[in-house]
Amino acid sequence: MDKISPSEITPEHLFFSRRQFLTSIGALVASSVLFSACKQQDVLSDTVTSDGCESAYASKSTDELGDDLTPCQSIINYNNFYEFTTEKEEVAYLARDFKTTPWTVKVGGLVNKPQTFDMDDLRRKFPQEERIYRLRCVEAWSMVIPWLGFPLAELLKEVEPTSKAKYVSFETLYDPEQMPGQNNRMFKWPYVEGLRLDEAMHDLTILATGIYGKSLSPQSGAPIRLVVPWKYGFKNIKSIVKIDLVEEVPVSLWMAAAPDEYGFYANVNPNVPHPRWPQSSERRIGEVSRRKTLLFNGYAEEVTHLYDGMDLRKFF
Ligand SMILES: Nc1nc2c(c(=O)[nH]1)N[C@H]1C(S)=C(S)[C@@H](COP(=O)(O)O)O[C@H]1N2
Ligand SMILES: [Mo]
Repeated sequence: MDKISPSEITPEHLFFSRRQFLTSIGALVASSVLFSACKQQDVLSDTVTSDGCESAYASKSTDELGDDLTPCQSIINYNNFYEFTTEKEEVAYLARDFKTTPWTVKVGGLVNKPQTFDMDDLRRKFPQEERIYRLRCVEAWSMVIPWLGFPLAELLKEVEPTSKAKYVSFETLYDPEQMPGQNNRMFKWPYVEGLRLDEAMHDLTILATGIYGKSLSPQSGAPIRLVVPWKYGFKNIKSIVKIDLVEEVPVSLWMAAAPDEYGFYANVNPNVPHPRWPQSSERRIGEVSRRKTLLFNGYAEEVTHLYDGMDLRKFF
């Protein structure tokens, strides 16, 4: 497979190399303030028509740490969804006609009761609840998002994993006619992600079907996507059509594309820099100054036990 050059994997690379350059001429503070201000303008500019944000609903205005929710318009106009484009501010437009009905999710592999669910089945069977989570992209920006969804564990219990099942693998729809980015030969499509079975069964892990009290828009991974809040954003695979219980560790799209940079675990860890930039701080969308990144994205109390005895530097 073709090797990817750093700048193609993430535009954030440009940010850091530019910042390093400016640091060397002693203008660090000025440059990061300028950069943040200009990014914010990008996020808020009205290049995309609003997508139901007028009637956005959330039960609270902050997460459990007291951090403000990211505005609905920012959440749906600044996206990573490489099936459409690598340009975050163009995803919403390019995905506007993405067809998400009918839609089925086929759940199988090492299970006693393989099943194909359509979205109505899923909505009827599993009550949708609100979960306010921080989302921390590996590129070092973050948001606070009020999701609607249900625990992945509920779905997995329904299909009864066998004792052989050790991991869960997820796949996004493959449809290059609708998703022009899938013609990008730099990546091996479809997008694949995976979790260890105990991570998948953890109560924080959800399948999300909505944001701010409304169904997901295409750019956010409609009609159903994974949300695992203590891991980097790329684990949160969008527009899922297939879930398999498997014995071997799944190879994600990112592991295949750049194995030295993206591991299977991808737990948010401020102490383990990405090979090309630090992970100790992040830019919260809508804020000017950077904030410190929290171990496990602030969910350490809930998830540290999953990794007892593991070297978090080695298992990145
Ligand atoms: N299928 C698919 N899922 C994906 C991605 C993608 O490109 N394709 N990008 C990931 C990355 S890098 C991040 S940060 C989050 C972004 O989710 P958001 O656009 O809803 O904020 O989705 C993740 N899920
Ligand atoms: Mo990301």
